[in-house]
Amino acid sequence: MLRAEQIDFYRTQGYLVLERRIPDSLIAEAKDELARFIEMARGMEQSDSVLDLESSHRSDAPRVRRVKLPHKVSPVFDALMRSEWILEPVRDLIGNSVRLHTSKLNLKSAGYGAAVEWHQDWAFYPHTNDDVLAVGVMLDDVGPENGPLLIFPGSHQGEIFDHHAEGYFCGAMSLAKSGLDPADAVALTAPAGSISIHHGRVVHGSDLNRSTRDRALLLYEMTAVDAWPLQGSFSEMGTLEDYDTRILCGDSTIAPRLESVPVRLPIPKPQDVASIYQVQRGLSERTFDVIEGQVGSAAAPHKDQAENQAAG
Ligand SMILES: O=C(O)CCC(=O)C(=O)O
Repeated sequence: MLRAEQIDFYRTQGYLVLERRIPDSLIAEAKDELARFIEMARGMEQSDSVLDLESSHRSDAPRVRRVKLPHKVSPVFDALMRSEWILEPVRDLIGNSVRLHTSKLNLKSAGYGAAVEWHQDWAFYPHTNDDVLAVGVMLDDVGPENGPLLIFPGSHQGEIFDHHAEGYFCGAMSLAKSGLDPADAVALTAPAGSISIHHGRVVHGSDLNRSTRDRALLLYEMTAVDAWPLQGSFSEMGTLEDYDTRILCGDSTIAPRLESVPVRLPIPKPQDVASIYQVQRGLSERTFDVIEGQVGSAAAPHKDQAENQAAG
């Protein structure tokens, strides 16, 4: 369904935005579902296996940062993931056999939604080839002011940057050390119902949402079925049978396609994976600010081990 020039744009720039791809009725359904999850946080004291709470959350004033593995906890998010609205363009980019890596719904709510420090998804889960991407479904209108995804075009063709701090993997990189110029970052802005697709190696992040408009982004991270996770990455396989339950379309294989791709393994893992936020706060050169009283940014903590195991 993608035009040749869109495929070419993705190959050279490392991202694509398809405006108003998802029908309004499905976005409305997804937003109703999201409201239900936010209400579930009322009365909660701490994050659990489904909801990741903002550090400024109070049980009487719920603040959710992320719904973890939305496709597992909601038939609505599962059905959307398996729909042609999502899979059709993905197949055009990485082939007919597609496997889910993981999913999450990042809320970035008005006024306080946490930033995500610069990183490459590939730093968390390198594979034998880089047909690895993330589809973002914009549940709200995304403008420059409410924390859009920021992407460095073309950075998927470069190196894998150091995502370590104090000897441990911390899931975030120093932009200053990378040599990338912040002025070159592109904001992926579009109306609700649009989707973005970004390559697993592209450098990206997003700022705090200080605006008055929410910015919920539903992310489905996918790989070609013959892209095989490297040992040491944040990828749980279990048995082949378990692993293949994540195939969204196409055929199983036990013949990984090997390509010459740059790899820097996310090891050693932080000692206490459950408190990866703690480790990320230790990153000395943060790009994005924190709001007073709010604990630092959330450099892709969704990719923590516990959650990924659940995805398996
Ligand atoms: O929610 C966002 O703004 C960014 C999410 C992201 O980069 C990620 O989860 O890898």
